[in-house]
Amino acid sequence: MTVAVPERQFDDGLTGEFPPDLYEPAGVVTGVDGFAGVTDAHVTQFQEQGFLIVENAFTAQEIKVALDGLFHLLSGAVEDFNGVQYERASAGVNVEELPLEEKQDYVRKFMSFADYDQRLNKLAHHPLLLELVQRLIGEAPVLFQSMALLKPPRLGRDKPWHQDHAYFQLELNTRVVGCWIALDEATIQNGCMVVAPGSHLQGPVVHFRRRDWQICDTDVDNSGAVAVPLKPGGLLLFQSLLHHGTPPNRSMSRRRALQFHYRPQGAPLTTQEERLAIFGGEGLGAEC
Ligand SMILES: O=C(O)CCC(=O)C(=O)O
Repeated sequence: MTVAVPERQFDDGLTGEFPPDLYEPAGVVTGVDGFAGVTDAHVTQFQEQGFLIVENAFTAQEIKVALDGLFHLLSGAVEDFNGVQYERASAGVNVEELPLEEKQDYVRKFMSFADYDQRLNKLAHHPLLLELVQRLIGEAPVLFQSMALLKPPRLGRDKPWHQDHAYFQLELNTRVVGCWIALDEATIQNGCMVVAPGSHLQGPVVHFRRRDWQICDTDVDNSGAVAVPLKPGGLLLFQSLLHHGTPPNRSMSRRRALQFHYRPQGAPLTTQEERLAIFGGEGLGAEC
């Protein structure tokens, strides 16, 4: 009996040139230690700065279990799951023949996995995480997006500056919180998050399809940008209009991370047309 190998999917982002200082931060920020350390002043800071960092949010065991979940999905054991997207640079490599440990180093991302692995679903619904997100949103949060972006050593491309809201069919005033969880130590060298504090207050910015769905490189103001290096288990929570991006991984270490997005239960959905009428640079006649 022959078993059909599902066709490999590639991430549609592109490698490309960008200004050398595009992700150069003006500073580095650290966070509060553990969920228990988050005070009302931190919640206010989240509203003003657009982000909040919780170091040691998850234990080493919780991170190991999350990685086990990703490996299980990568193994192909979950028949209905087809959310693995590879780096284009892997096109000539017979990844199916590789052991999982090596295969992961050709993966760009896992999309929409929370319903396919109980371990990852459990992490996305970690009581302390949900409690904090509820404090930030002001009402009970609903998970509506799960993804994991991997930046394989040497191969991991940048994720250009963008606002996550430009990807979502949600009204602009919807209180959306993104949660980015480091599975490896994330550093400037291997592609940690770089954010522009307070940029969410400027409202929506037009996006263009270039290396990715992104803010035009020449529109980026990174003069006050800060890097968010995190140890495994560290957590960055951020608003969906916050400008952020990640540099390429030019190091020899992996940079794997999970990302969950939450919105209030009753938040009305909009359409692609409505989203592009706000964010779609080309359609609006803007230039990049
Ligand atoms: O994990 C990364 O490198 C960036 C993730 C991100 O900002 C996104 O996918 O919206």
